[in-house]
This record gives sequence, structure tokens and C-alpha cells, in this order.
Amino acid sequence: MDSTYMYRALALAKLGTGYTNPNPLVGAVIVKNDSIIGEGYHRLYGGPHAEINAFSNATESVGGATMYVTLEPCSHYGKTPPCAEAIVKKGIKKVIIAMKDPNPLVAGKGIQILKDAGIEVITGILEHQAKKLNEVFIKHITTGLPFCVLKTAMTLDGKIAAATGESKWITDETSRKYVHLLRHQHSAIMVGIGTVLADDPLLTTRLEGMQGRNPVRIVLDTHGKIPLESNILKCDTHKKTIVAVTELADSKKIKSIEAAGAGVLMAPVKNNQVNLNYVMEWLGKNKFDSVLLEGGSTLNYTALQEGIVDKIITFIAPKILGGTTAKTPVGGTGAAHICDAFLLENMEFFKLDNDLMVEAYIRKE
Ligand code: AOF
Ligand code: ZN
Repeated sequence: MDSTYMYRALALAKLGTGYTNPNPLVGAVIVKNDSIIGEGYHRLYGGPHAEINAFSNATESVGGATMYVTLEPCSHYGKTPPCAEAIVKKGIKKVIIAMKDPNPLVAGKGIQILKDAGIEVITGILEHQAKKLNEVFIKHITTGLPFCVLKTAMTLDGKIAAATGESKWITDETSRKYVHLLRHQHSAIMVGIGTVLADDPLLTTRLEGMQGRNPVRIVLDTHGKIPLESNILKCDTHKKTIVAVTELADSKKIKSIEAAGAGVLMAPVKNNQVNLNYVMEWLGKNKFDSVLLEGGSTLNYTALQEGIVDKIITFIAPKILGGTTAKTPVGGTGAAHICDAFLLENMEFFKLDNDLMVEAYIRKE
């Protein structure tokens, strides 16, 4: 029974996807006499926590009930008062928790408040699933850096474009819709200047039947080459862009980028490029918990080399393009030896209509 209610709490938590960043996805279920009497989840950043929403939705008195919650209840006065204290006050008898809160402000203190009040606490139920659900939150709260996902789409023979450079479309519609869901889930989307020059992308979230969230668009533009009429520079309150430049960019051009409505981040130069680690640190400090890398192949290689990538999502289309010069997802100089390859782990496969989607994590020593 413990896992059934926890699965429900996890499903509720997921409903907040894209709206709670940089805070976690959390779900809570209150059970009394073997039935659910209250449910809640964290809906929006800065809003009430899952536990409080579950109390608000309870259909009867929660005294003596059991609460299932996907993350350790908080112990701190943040935007809201501590949930652990609310749980004690409400007379909850038992709390079942999927995972401890990695937030140093909480980390075990929430559980301690519950135990000190004589509440029975069980932890670790569906912990693996809870950790996966909050992989972004865990990385950001423990390292201060954003969780970085490298997304690529290629043919079965590993090409991201034909020999002519044509790249629309490699994958089918279902995969492309999924990419918009990924954009909705990430707080920033990052591309290299080469992608802007080649494709003039919008990089916005376009989802059917749902108001998606647009990630802030980041362009790495060492020399300030971005054309002022680029789609990505069409900014408003919902569509924001930051162009990361270096001292190698012309100062007049920098002013016109700003005048076009974009933010400019002056980053140090590393190997004749924008220092990617600097940009990631800046993003992390500025509450960006996640970054979706959408190309191109030069940026992908630099990102892997700089060790900023956490997860890979690759769409594989049932097509073969061939062509020695046709581009592949990861460019740069590449590894000289097999033993220098970037290693992946926990690889999973999903079928999306006719395409295949592969998810894997970068193995970190
Ligand atoms: C949430 N939602 O349902 C739970 C959270 O910024 P605050 O004051 O809302 O506090 C955020 C911290 O509270 C978060 O980092 C996590 O440690 C804890 N629990 N947060 O946003 C929730 N249960
Ligand atoms: Zn809380």
C-alpha cells in the first residue's frame, strides 16, 4: 500500500513540471482508514508547498492520518512557514517520505521536527523514482549549477543534416512535439551562434492545448556576430534572450544587441570561445536550474569537454542520409582514442511514433 500512495504522490508532483523551477516537484497524499482524504502538489514557484495544498484539499479531519510526501517536509521559514511544523500541528500520526531534502536549509531537519513530535517517520519509499523526478533540483541545490541536458536529433547513420546542410526535418512530428515539452521544462535553452546563423530559430515553446513556458534563450556569441534582425532577438515579457559575448565583440554591436531588447552577458574567453563554465555558473547563481542545449555540434563538443553536460536526449529517425561531410551531433576535434570517449550510463530507450528516443547520463568520476 505504501508504494501505491507514493506513486500517486509522485504523479501529482509531476503536474507541477515546468512551473516550480528552481524549486522542486513535490506531491503529497493524506490517507485515513485506507482511503485518500487529501491530495496536493507544488503548483507554482513561490506558492504553497505540496503538504499545505494537501491539507487545504482534505475532505475530512486529518488528525491521526498518514501523509505520503515525495520530499522531506521543509523545516525553514522561506517563502512559506515550515511544513514539518504544520504537519505536527495538524495531528498527522505517520509520515512516509520518498527522499530526504538535499537542500542544506532542510537536509534532515524536517524529519527531526516530525520525530521530536512523536510522529512515526518512514523514508526511502520509491526513493529512486523521486530522485529521478527531481534530478534538476538535486543538482542545482547541491552544486549551484544548472542541470544540463544535451538534446540532439539524428538519422540512424548519425547525421543531423544532409550534405547540403538541410536539416528540416530529421525526426517526425511526435519527437518535435516532445522537444517543445522539454523546452517548457527547462529554465534556459542554449545554442551557439552557428545555429542562429544557419537556422534563425525562434527557440520558443509551442505546445498544443497548453500554455507552455518559454525558457530564456541563451546564445553563445564570442565575437558578437548575431544579426540584429534574428528571430531570437525578438524579445518581449514572455520571450527573453541573453547573448553571451566576450571582449572580442565590438562594443557598438553589443549596445545594439541590448537596444534590440536582449540582455548581454560579458564572459571571459577560453580557447577563443565564450567560457562555458563561467556562463553555467552565472546561470546557476541567477536561479536557472536547468539548461537545454540545442546545438550545434561545436557547442555540443565544447559542453561535453568542459564537463557541464549531465544528461543526453537523442532522437533517432529511421532514415539514412550518408555523406562524408554531412554533420554529426557532436563536432569539435573529437576524441583521439576510444579510451577518451565520454562515457554514458543508465541508458534508456523509448519509442516515439516511428522515432527512437535515447536518454542517458554522463558518467562522472
Ligand atoms: C517547494 N515546494 O512542495 C516543498 C518544498 O522557496 P521556498 O520558501 O518555497 O522553499 C523552497 C524549499 O522548500 C525547497 O528548496 C525545498 O527544500 C523545500 N520544500 N519546496 O517549493 C514544496 N515541499
Ligand atoms: Zn514546505
